[in-house]
Amino acid sequence: MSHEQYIRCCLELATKGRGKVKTNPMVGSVLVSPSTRPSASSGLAQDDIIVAEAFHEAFGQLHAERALLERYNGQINSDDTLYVNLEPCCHKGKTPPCTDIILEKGVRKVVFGMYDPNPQISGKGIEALRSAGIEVIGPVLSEVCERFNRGFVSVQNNGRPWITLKKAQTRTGQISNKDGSPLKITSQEQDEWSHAQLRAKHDAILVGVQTVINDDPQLTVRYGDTTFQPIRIILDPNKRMPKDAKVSGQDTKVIDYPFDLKELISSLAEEGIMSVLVEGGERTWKYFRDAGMVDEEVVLIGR
Ligand code: AOF
Ligand code: ZN
Repeated sequence: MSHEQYIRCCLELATKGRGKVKTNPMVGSVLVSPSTRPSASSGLAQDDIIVAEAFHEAFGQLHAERALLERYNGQINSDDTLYVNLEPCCHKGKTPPCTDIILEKGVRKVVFGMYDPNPQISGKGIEALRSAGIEVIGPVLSEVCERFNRGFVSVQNNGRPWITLKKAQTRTGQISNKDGSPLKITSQEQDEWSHAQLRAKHDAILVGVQTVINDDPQLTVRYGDTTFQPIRIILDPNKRMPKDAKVSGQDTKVIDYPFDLKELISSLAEEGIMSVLVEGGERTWKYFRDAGMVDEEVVLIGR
């Protein structure tokens, strides 16, 4: 497998920390060993194998590469490679520097996916490893890794969560019936895509209360991998939220007081909400656009 493929394995592992790592990035790590088992075809070809794997499981807990190296009991050889989707840290935060344990355990080769945008690290982790004589390769998949951790990158660079606007409209641009009642626009296939690719990949889903009044949505992930459920946020400054709304209950934040949008959104980052999917309706989208707080817009055209 190529470096890129092993970094993709790291991302796969890292996903398991979604929603639990809070203000930290999602990080996974694998240790790869060249094995000289004879291959069926040539009898000689080398076949690399993943001998250990770990991920950053939750805020305050061990970083991915430290978790891997602390738990691994096997011998680390000079031709083994440690892969991690983020530059290893070299600072003492809630946990000791990952660069320290990499050196202590005798790892000789590190491949990383992207630089850490955290100014305490950003390049210094790589520098620490290189100056200790470790071979460091990377960033090998930075665009993919940065997009994967776009919430963390956005909070580090802009001080606020990543914001995606999602809209569904008919071919003629209609988003609801004239009386505001719900209009089923998207196909089953589009719904499955937006649950798996949008809802499951944001820490929170946000709508204005009018959408709750009109559509009574659940705002949950119901297709694809449903293990992670984003937090639901309803903007309701005039306290119009219907009591029996399907969205009411645990894990729903109703903002039922006047707020400043910029302050509100930035404060979400402090709680570990690093990405927000804004699903509607029109006033809410406009609100975000006018505040200049949109990183990406997704329009699903149906019917
Ligand atoms: C890594 N591997 O798995 C993670 C890293 O407070 P701490 O000690 O948890 O440090 C948090 C910072 O460390 C975070 O802002 C980010 O820069 C880096 N996260 N680094 O080498 C990991 N989660
Ligand atoms: Zn670390």
